[in-house]
Amino acid sequence: MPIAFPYGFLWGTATAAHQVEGGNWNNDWWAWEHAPGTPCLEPSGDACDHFWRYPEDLDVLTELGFKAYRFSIEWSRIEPEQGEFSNAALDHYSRMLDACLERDLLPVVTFHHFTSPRWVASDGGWTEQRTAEHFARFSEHAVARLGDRIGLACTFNEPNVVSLIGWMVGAFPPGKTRDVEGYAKANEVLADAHRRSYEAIKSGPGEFPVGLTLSMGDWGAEPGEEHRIDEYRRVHEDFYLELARGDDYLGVQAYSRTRIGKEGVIGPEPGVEVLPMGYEYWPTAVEASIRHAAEIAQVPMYVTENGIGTDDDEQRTNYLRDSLAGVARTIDDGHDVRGFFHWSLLDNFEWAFGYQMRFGLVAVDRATQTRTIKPSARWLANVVKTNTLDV
Ligand code: GCO
Repeated sequence: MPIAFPYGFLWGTATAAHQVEGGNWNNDWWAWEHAPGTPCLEPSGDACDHFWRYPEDLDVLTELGFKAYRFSIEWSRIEPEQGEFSNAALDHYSRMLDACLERDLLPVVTFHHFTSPRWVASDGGWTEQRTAEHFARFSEHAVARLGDRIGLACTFNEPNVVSLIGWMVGAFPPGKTRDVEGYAKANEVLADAHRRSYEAIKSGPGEFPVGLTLSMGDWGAEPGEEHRIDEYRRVHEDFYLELARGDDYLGVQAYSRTRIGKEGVIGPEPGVEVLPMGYEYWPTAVEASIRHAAEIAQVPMYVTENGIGTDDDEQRTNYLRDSLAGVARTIDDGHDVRGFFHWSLLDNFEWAFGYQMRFGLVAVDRATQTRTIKPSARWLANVVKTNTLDV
């Protein structure tokens, strides 16, 4: 049975500056990748050299028929030292916007995707109130130059991951583990930074929706522990979903399911397939997330990221088919979901996992930077072209 998506549904793919550009040596992540004792498997290095190769990468999007491209602008390039703004860096992103528009791709711009300039990190980072003010000033400068051509803006990508993995799990900078106080403070500062950035972007040129994207997922529990799901979801998701109520839209991002047991977060359920990322193969994650987000945020939604890190490209197609069927069900039930962005366009730098996790529709040869379009990309391109999913 073919399922039709609404007319004008926005089909895109997503990337993030640090994961694809290469040579982002002036941010906290580069420092983290090179610091002894971190869980990083390898440094980001040249990444996909997207900083220079974006025109050919955008050509691939055109060839596949996508309507939008989500990418992030790198704060450490635009403001390499506190209060010092680089016109050359802004020129670069300005050219990227033009290149999108020339190809009829709606530019979706993320202002913060996990990386902060080194000067921000050494000034205390996201547990310092002044970082929120610095981020607002950066947003103001960036939007003044770029706002007239932005199609949709995300202030933060997954602020809930920045805080959780940075202060509780220790796999992102600043590498703190179980720092409950730091975690709470980071959430507070990130929320404030979002509000200030939202205002700054709104006061600049251009008329486009502004919001944030959130890391969400499906939730499960061991028998008898179901009541504890709310406890976890409240801090990790609901806090930001409430914040998003004042925004123009919410970006929902989901990949898998989190399970709660007596001891807290527990691993995959025996019998459920486990992906290289260590979490469950769970294609209904997006559907569950949209339904939960809708209850609390009550704003229009875009799926700003969904995909799978796998070397089995047929599995990618199967995952996407099931995932998109779930998105279609939510739309059928009346939820206001306006688009879907595949994570990711390219196989890229998957943070602490390095280049071992491949989420791309397009493979990248690490030695030659040669791009190869995967069969799953052709499959998704057909969904985009027909605006219809064949299940
Ligand atoms: C995120 C980030 C991406 C990741 C992707 C795959 O959602 O964590 O936005 O940078 O690469 O999610 O794990």
